[in-house]
Amino acid sequence: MWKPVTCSITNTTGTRDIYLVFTGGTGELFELLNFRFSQYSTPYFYSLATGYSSGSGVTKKTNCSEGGKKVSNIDPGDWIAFNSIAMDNAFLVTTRVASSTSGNTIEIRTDSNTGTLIGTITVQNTGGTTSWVNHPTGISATTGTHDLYFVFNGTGSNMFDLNWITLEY
Ligand SMILES: [Ca+2]
Repeated sequence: MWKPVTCSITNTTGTRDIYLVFTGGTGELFELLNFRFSQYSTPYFYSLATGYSSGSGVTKKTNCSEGGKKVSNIDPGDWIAFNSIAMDNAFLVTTRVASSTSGNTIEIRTDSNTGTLIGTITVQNTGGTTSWVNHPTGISATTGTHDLYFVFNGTGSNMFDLNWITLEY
């Protein structure tokens, strides 16, 4: 299961070559998807999709092929919401999706399932419901704390599954 990890760094000036040195054991320690700097002390909000505060029409399942849990039974009009999310400086939302079809969407809205639309993710065909791909989208600048809704739209039933979501600041 992919998950963000963070650390603070010592104030450093100028242009440098940055080395990521992997330690802690023998053999394959872990895998690394990407790497970035943030000026904020809390650069991520991360949750399993199943950690939603409220939801409609979806099912939590424990048989995620990446380990952990997933949100399944996602049909057009279903949604999940995460309450009281700090939105200041949030610029990117990523969802970890598995899908055997393409073109269905995840609308990101504030405060209700019909609230202000701040971003839309178009889901790719990832190769099936055990093949997981990160789906990011930039979001409109939003200030303050909001309940964040992920509203699922498209055609058919069981459109895709969701493993986790992140916001980046
Ligand atoms: Ca459903």
